[in-house]
Amino acid sequence: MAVTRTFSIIKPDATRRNLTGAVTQMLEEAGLRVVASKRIHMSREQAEGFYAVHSERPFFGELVEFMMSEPVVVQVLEGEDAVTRNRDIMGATNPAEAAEGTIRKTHALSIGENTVHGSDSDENAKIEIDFFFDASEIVG
Ligand code: RTP
Ligand code: MG
Repeated sequence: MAVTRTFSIIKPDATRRNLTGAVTQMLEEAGLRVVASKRIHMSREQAEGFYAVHSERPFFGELVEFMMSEPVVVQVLEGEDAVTRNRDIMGATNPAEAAEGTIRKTHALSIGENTVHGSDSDENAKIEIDFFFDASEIVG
């Protein structure tokens, strides 16, 4: 397996509950290394731009409002097969369907307030990393 990168967001429901460290620890224990990290408060422009792919979905407005509601932590994660490894430790979108030991099973509150985002392909990982980070901010 090649060492690759993925993009992660620790969402407002987690920063609000002071779970930044707990979530990051689960990512690290899954074999991922945090090679970039910053706490930001997303603007409407950022939230709508980042989730533009979901703009026609019924939950889009709610999703954008949630992601702007409080700070988030955006991260670049590096590891073997990072996208899949991260999706595995995150668990299913709906925490009621997430496997034991996953971040969402452990911490998520609902399908909307589901604690983390993770890229779903290598191609999207690159787009999402570039959306939030300059190359100079990533230290592998
Ligand atoms: P993510 O993109 O956040 O890593 O999550 P995902 O791939 O598991 O889920 P996706 O289908 O891409 O949806 C993006 C986010 O939208 C919210 N959502 N709400 N109310 C709903 O039915 C609903 N469905 C999705 C979730 O916060 C999901 O993570
Ligand atoms: Mg997704």
